[in-house]
Amino acid sequence: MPENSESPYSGRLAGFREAVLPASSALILTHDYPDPDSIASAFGLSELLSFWGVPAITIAFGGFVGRAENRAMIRCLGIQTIPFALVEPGDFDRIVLVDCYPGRGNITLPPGLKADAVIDHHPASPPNPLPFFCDIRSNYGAAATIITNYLTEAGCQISATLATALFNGIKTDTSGLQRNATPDDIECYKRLFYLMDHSLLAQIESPGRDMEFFRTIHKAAESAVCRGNVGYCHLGTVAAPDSIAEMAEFFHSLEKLEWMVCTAVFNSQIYFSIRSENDNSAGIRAEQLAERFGGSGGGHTKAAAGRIPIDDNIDTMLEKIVSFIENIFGVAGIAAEPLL
Ligand SMILES: [Mn+2]
Repeated sequence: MPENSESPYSGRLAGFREAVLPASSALILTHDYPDPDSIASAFGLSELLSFWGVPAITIAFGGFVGRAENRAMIRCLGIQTIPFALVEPGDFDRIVLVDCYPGRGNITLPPGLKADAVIDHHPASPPNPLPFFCDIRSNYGAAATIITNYLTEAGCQISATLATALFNGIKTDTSGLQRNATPDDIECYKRLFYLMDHSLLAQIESPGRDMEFFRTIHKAAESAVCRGNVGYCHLGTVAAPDSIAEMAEFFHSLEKLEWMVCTAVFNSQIYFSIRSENDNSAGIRAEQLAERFGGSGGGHTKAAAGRIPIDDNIDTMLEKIVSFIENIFGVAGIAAEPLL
């Protein structure tokens, strides 16, 4: 909790500063296949550490950025990142995790390497005593909100480029402030609106798309079924796992759907994304689904995801997964109505 009554952030910021300084190098790590909130938060943290005089800062993540908007974000804003496979994490004085938590299935951090600081907004139960600095605000819509407040509290100027990144992080993670947005998210969103470059954001939001994107929509539409208010689609094998969240979100907008679940095969695993409209148990359902099949999963109240290892025939596994989904969403016995 805040240690200083003047600002809810000053105590946390002092704790973070103590955990990361002094340092001659720092590695900022996001979750694998990062989304705009991860990318923006890492970018903001790198600016903060640089403002504090850390000379060498590297942003890295496992996997790659697949979604066209997110590739455009990195390109248009000139954000420097390195694939985790190419960094030697032991070479850094400090390791900071943002928008993710150590030990989760969606993060590449070899066991034995300890994070110095973790800033996240996913539900987590940090151990006691804490082995690292920890600022977890699981009710927050975006990690970028926490980072925006850190920058402001530290007196670090937010450039138009950084403001564009942070705004995009909050906008996408809260789906335009309609999902899990707290007053703090809304406040930062407003503040960043006046600092950002709107034409850059327009370029990010309307990127050129490759053929794969349209093939993926085709596959999603072809496979989509509704059982009551629960939609489901399977994308087959995908080239980038972030297209699963993208399709879950897109098909969730189909009228009458409370739930949308999307699965796909990537890297010898079944990845899934879950979206809900009003129900707040998306993260819990994702955990249930992942745990039932020996995978890992979780997330927020209305947007969640996970991975399941494939240890059987894929079709058999998908049948089992679909039947488990029908059960946990209470639509077993309701006939599947195909979209097309
Ligand atoms: Mn996030």
